[in-house]
Amino acid sequence: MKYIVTSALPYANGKLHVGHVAGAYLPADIFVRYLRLKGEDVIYICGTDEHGTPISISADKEGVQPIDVVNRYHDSIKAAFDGIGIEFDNFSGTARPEHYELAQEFFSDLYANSHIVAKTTMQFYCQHDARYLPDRYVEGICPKCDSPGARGDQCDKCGQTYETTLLKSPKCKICGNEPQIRETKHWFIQLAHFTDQLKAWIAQKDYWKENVRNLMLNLLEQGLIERSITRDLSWGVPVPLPDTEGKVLYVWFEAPIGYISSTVEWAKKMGKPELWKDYWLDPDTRLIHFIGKDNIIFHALIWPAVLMGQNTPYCLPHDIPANEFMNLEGEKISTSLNWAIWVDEFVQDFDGEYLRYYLAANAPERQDADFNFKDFQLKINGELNNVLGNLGHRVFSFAALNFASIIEQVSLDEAAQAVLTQADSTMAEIASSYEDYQVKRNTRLIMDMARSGNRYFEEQKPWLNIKTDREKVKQTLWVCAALLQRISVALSPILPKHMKALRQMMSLPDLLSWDDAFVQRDFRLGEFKPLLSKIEDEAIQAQLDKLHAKAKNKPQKTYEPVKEQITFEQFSALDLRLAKVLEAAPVPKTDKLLHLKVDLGFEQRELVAGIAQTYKAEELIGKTVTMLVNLEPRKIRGILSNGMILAAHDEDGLHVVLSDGGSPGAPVQ
Ligand code: B3M
Ligand code: ZN
Repeated sequence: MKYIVTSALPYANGKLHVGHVAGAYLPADIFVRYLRLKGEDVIYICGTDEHGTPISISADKEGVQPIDVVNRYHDSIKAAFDGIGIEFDNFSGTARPEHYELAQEFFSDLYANSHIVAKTTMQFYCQHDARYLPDRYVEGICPKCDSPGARGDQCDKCGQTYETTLLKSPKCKICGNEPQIRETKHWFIQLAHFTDQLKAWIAQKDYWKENVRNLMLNLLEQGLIERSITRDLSWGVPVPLPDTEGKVLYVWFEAPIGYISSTVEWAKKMGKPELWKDYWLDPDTRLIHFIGKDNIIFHALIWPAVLMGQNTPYCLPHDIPANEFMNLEGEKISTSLNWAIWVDEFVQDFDGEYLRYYLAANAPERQDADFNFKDFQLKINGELNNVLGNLGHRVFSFAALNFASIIEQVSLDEAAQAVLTQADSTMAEIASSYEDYQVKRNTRLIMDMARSGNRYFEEQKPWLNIKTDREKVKQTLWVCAALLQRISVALSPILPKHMKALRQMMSLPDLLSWDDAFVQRDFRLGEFKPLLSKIEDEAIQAQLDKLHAKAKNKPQKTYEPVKEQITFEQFSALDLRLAKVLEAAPVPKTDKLLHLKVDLGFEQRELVAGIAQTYKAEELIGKTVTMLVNLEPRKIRGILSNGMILAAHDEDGLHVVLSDGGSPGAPVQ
């Protein structure tokens, strides 16, 4: 079976920051490296997304051509990926002729198959700039969640898309004036034509992450509406129809086609121009799109419909593991406020694999994560250095001192065999976790393996036995070296460079396969160089100072005063339990309330929660929340609300207190 793994094409109108890497790039790179260890035939495809209004706006502001912006950021983004070892088989760009040709072919097929209809619609038009205002050229209040800063095509806050003229208090992004609404002609894809095919296709995807599948099922339930796939812009793929001067394909229609055009480019670079067909035209190929959660609708609904409606039998997405977001020091990453850690700057101060390890250990797989510099220091110093580095150091130094760095294989007693048996069962768990994109769990399992080595070393007391029982010491060292051999394989998708260095220090052959972890052998250790140096407090403080200095008018955080002190008895009167959300739906005629049905283990409850401005109903289904269960019930909008779920609130809205483990009904103390 073949794999095509892709990452969302980053817009070529800004630098790469750690939030991008955590969401769609590092998880994919790790997954590809793991697949290769298992001998799978996989290609990793990406490139820059080079159209869309963000790029045109940047070019307008700078007074340059869009292609100048594209070329600058294409190179900067690619260099940043190189700096942290994200290795694509091809990194293309959608402003290339081959992509134009393919995108136009897609449009022409869909048009010929009557899946695209031309319509005269109303569009925002700015008299002052004498131009239409698609997507990010206009900003206003979201018609769905009332948040400010909503764009013409999508609201960042609630993720919803809507017809642009529904935007409230619209303002032109170029000049700030109130735009008019004018007639214009656009072409709409009839998504409803694909409802049955999409339902049949999604029915097989029971292995998808809940956040992706639930969104798709809800959209199909609500009924698919037609979507405009052209724009009034000068920069983009021209609409391949007569009399369409100044009209281009909507960026979200053509960008996913970039996955194919990048593969076609890759095949040409390989000297086998037809090779791409072995991947894209094989129905057994596993096409896996790594994205952030704001891209779900485009990858799980529109893109498959587009593939279904054109004439070439490309494979459909096998999986779309959408990650949540990464915040920074407790705040949302904001490029406009310069509240971000830019990868190209980070790698000037730290080894790129520090970032890989921290974003893996803190991956936003099931809920938003937070990049916190203190926590970053703790993970690098406390885990990589104090646990893994410590194990390596004691094995190498003890072997050098007493056995000229050669550790012969010996027969193992029960205690030694138990350590390895446990390690091999952990390795099996790590393998299946990689297959399920659970990188965060794997950093924990790998560190546990290293901890078991440190524990075993201490229990065996080689520094005492060396005087009386050299064979026993040899066994101790051999078991610890065998654990390091396993770790050098298991951790290599996350830290490829450092695990290569560890294997070289152990005179192990270059890593080719997962099974290299288990080869029984003598160990000829070389000189042990510390795997990663520790991060000093000063270095962390310098990063925090730089971050705060750069952040333009970042809103100063204000805090509510701490409430009056209570006794433990008063606290014990609260009965808090874990509760699993079974059903969720907006309360009719309200925009802040969700009607939830939860499982408490011992019973099911219904309640109303005022979190609809931050959460879409389907996002909560399957999640485990914290609930106050002995609160007096009360009627809210005709619903008897029996309990309250806990949620934090700040300037970004309400954040439900989620648990990433524990069973319904478990008391929370
Ligand atoms: N350019 C990235 C984003 O929305 C967008 C992905 C395209 S993948 C085909 O941030
Ligand atoms: Zn204007």
